[in-house]
Amino acid sequence: MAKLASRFRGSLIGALIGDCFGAQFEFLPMAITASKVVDFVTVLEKKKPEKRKESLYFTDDTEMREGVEESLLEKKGFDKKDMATRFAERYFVSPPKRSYGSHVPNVFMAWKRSDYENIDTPAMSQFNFTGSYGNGGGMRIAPAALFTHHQSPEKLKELSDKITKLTHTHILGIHGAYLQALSVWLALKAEESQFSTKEFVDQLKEKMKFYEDEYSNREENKDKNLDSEESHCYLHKLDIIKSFLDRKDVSNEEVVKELGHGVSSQSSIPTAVYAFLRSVEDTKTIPNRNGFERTIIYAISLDGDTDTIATMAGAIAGAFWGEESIPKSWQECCQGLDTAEKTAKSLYQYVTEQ
Ligand code: 8NA
Ligand code: MG
Ligand code: MG
Ligand code: MG
Repeated sequence: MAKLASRFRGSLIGALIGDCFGAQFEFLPMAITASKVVDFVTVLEKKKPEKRKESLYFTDDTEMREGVEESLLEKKGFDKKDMATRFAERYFVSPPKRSYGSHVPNVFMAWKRSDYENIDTPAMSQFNFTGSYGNGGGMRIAPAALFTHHQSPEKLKELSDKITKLTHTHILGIHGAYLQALSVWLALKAEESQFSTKEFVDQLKEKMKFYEDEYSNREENKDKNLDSEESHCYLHKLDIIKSFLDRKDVSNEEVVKELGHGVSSQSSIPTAVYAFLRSVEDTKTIPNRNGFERTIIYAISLDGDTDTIATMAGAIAGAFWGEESIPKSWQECCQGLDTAEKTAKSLYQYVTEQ
């Protein structure tokens, strides 16, 4: 069983690899298949180390994840103004290829205009005051699971909500980010030899049901007439994941149709969770690759928002299998490796000293 320090490194490096590898496939005009992704990684693996080193850039997923980590460590907890300032200032200096979501920069600009005094209103006013349900909350949330490793899932929920709501206030964005955070949190604690994918889904279902019930039962939401597919969206998707895990023949088309591969939380976060769980179960479809490698290759093969789905799946898989499962040749390709390694060590130290 991978040691905890290795799982911390695995989670952040796994997230980085998902982003850097996945970003190479965004906007490709051709259909992506697992064998095309395998070809891509094989070329990288065969490159000379000096050619490989930092040859792949990271995108907004990593830029924002680093902002979360820096702020949590510096402030020893959540500090609204500090984290918001880091998100925005990183955006203002980052190269254009970091490809942020199309609306989230409006939040950064509004914060800056207020000299970082008004943090709450800009995110709430997005999308005609419904708030964003983009997957920008989930893509950066893994460090919250590491930070609260020694605490309860309820503490994780509190932290996940605060980090997400800075930019994403739609309930589907908030619940989605928690689903991703909880998946990483549980994967850090899971024992490979006794691991059951179904029990993992049941643990996720129990918590998501609690929070989705709580939201739909709240007095102010009762007159919204939320249909159950919307109000219990994640519970519903977790049931689909469970039914997929019972079968050996689930095609990429069916996964995309039922779980999605888009930029919304609801169409990408359950997909990332499934990519990890399927890679535990299915050792044959992508042969000669370990569980971490299968997770990344499979997540990207689903096409769509490849960097973000792979970054979320990679954070869970790295937490489960640990850093030793991630080929060194893959790690070396990524810009941001040193930061991920250093931050994982600092978070581990922080948690074990508590
Ligand atoms: P965001 O908050 O701008 O949301 C992303 C998108 O989701 C928006 O542009 C809208 O299209 C849609 N959306 C969100 N909330 C609503 C709503 N309430 N009503 C209608 N539409 C809504 O940005 P984000 O930080 O959530 O974005 C994350 C994604 O964008 C990540 O995948 C990230 O990598 C980036 N990105 C994605 C792509 C892609 O298309 N694959 C390309 C470049 C960048
Ligand atoms: Mg494409
Ligand atoms: Mg991105
Ligand atoms: Mg993306």
